[in-house]
Amino acid sequence: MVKQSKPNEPLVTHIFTADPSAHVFEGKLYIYPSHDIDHDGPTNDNGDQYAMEDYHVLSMDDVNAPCVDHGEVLHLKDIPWASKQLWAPDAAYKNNTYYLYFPARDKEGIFRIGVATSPNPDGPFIPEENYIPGSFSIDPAVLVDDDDRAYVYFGGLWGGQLEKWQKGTFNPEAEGPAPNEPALGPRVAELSEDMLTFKNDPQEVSIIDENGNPILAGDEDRRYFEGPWVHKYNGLYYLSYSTGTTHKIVYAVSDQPRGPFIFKGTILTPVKGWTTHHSIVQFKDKWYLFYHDCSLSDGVNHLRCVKYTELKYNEDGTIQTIHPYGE
Ligand code: FUB
Repeated sequence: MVKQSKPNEPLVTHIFTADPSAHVFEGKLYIYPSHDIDHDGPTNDNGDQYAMEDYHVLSMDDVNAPCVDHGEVLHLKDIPWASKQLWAPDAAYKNNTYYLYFPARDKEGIFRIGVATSPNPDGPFIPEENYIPGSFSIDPAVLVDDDDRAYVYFGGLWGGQLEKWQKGTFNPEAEGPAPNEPALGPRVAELSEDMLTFKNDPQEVSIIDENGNPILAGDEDRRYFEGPWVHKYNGLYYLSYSTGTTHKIVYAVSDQPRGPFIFKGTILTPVKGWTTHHSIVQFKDKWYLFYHDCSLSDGVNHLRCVKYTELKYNEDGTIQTIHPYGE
């Protein structure tokens, strides 16, 4: 039986999916999720339980239409530089080509960001031989701006190794800043015309409060943890992200793609499960939040399912907080 899609329900139930990056391509909604798998390996703060090995692409003709699984579009064994853990991907369209950006550990166990290409939004995607030079950490999210310049935002703490890169090279012993020091921000790099390399070294994105002070590392309700997403609304750039340990999706706003971003508030209160990860997309005349939780596995942290719900703005451009299970 064909199953219609509904808000706040798993989009697919035959596989576990997470980290949904949603885009409108060719008039349809395409979702690029992680593909969670079960295994007997360890569970820890390093994220070893997230042992994903491939990507599937999902699509919907409309928000209530059945969600189609286009099957496996890229597998770990076909990525020459990667060793394990295909985490949260994103996709972009430019140059008549679809680009899939994805993090994975390289052969030394260091997270890097790779790119794979396809003439079609539903793949299959052919990976580049090597990861993007100068890339590190996880959770790439790409904004192709109205002037056609493209930016990739990325970075995640703990298993995502962002704190290991504070001095520009990988230091496996490095820890995050003290609670009273500025939190680490995500990184942003402009992509080259061919979308395959960074134009410049990645820069840290600054997230500040309404008085211009940096959000501190100890401010776990507001500080950046992982899962950046940048969308534009009324000419402003909205950076949204997970706060990790406090399990919220929050956001900050800027008039520049590289920030600084001023913290505004909470988009999504905690979902069932440790991680929370989202994307925001306009489809037809409405806006949608794509997110995941662990309801399909009844709470197993590494067996998640992607969902969507409508997202609404207030007149002043702020976003109304979403309570996924009601207030
Ligand atoms: O899916 C693996 C990791 O969990 C992602 O990269 C993070 O954003 C978190 O959702």
